[in-house]
Amino acid sequence: MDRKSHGIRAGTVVALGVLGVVVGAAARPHLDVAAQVSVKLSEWNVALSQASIAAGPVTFVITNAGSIPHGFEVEGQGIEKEIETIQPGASDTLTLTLKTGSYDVYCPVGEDSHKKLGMDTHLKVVSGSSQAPSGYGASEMGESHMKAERVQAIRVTGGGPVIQILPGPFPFPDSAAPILAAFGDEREGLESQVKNGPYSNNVVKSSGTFTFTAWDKGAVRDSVAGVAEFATQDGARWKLVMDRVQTKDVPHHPRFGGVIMGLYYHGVTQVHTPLVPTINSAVALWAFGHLYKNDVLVTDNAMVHVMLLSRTRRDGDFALTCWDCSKNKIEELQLQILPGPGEPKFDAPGGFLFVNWGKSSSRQPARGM
Ligand SMILES: [Cu+2]
Repeated sequence: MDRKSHGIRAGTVVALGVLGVVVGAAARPHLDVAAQVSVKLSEWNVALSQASIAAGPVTFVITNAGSIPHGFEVEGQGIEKEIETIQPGASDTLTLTLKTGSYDVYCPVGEDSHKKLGMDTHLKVVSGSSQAPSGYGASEMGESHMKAERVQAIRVTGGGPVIQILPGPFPFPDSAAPILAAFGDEREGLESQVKNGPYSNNVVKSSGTFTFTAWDKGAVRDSVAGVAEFATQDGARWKLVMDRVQTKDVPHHPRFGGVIMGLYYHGVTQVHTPLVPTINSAVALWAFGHLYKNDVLVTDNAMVHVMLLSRTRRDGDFALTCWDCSKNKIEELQLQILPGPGEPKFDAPGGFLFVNWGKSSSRQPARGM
């Protein structure tokens, strides 16, 4: 039968899924044949052809409709099975015998970084031959919104040695090369950064302070407040006052609503540029800020990327020491500032500002902050 002919709108399926209601009673005609669930993977979504299915043999027909490699894993009721990562445009199948209950179905690529980005949904397996109407349902956005109601906040204070990072070659070009190949249109721009980009061993000692508070409230209500003051090698004094989060996603570079806690990304993960070692971050954020140089306003639209991440640089010369830095202690605080869209480059080497506090700390802010 043509499953699409039921014509149920995806939104309807999602809404019912959130309420936990199993609807419809389209009988499965042949119980001895594995029922089929179509799975469409994309950035950053796992869409199933139906939200529930009858217990028994089930064949998942998985298509990667995205632009980077993805995987597929089914977990629940004692089962944990995954396929090998599939390339964009490719398909694979996975047949499992499923008991009744709820199963987590997600993309396991990047130690759950894709899952955190939204590539996560559920399949309900019910007894008998009833199943929910077909039609692709998106990942359960409603559910993730509910999870996100639990507001997370973090207050971060920069500490330890402060360095300014200047443009230079990326120290792990061979490790990054195969990852870059998956970046499509963005590859060219990134390849020029391999030779001369912001993740270099070209550093100078600096000084300054940076404290901020960030709130992770889900996809659209994140916020941030904080001030950084630092000196650059030319003797200029800079001040950044963070204003509001950046929420607009760019391909391969989702901004998670502006603030995200606990993200494994960069490097091998295919989430954000691989011209940064693979890291874990306690908090990563994208914001706009007011930038002042020697007390004179430079812009009200400075683009800011901050992360409190697992250590990437060694003591002494502050060289990048690891391609996979994800297991290191989370204590580096990075502040990158770029001109706003359409604005001229900053009067600084490479046209950007990049400052790193080597031994930083974080805590949960007092309530009401
Ligand atoms: Cu994925």
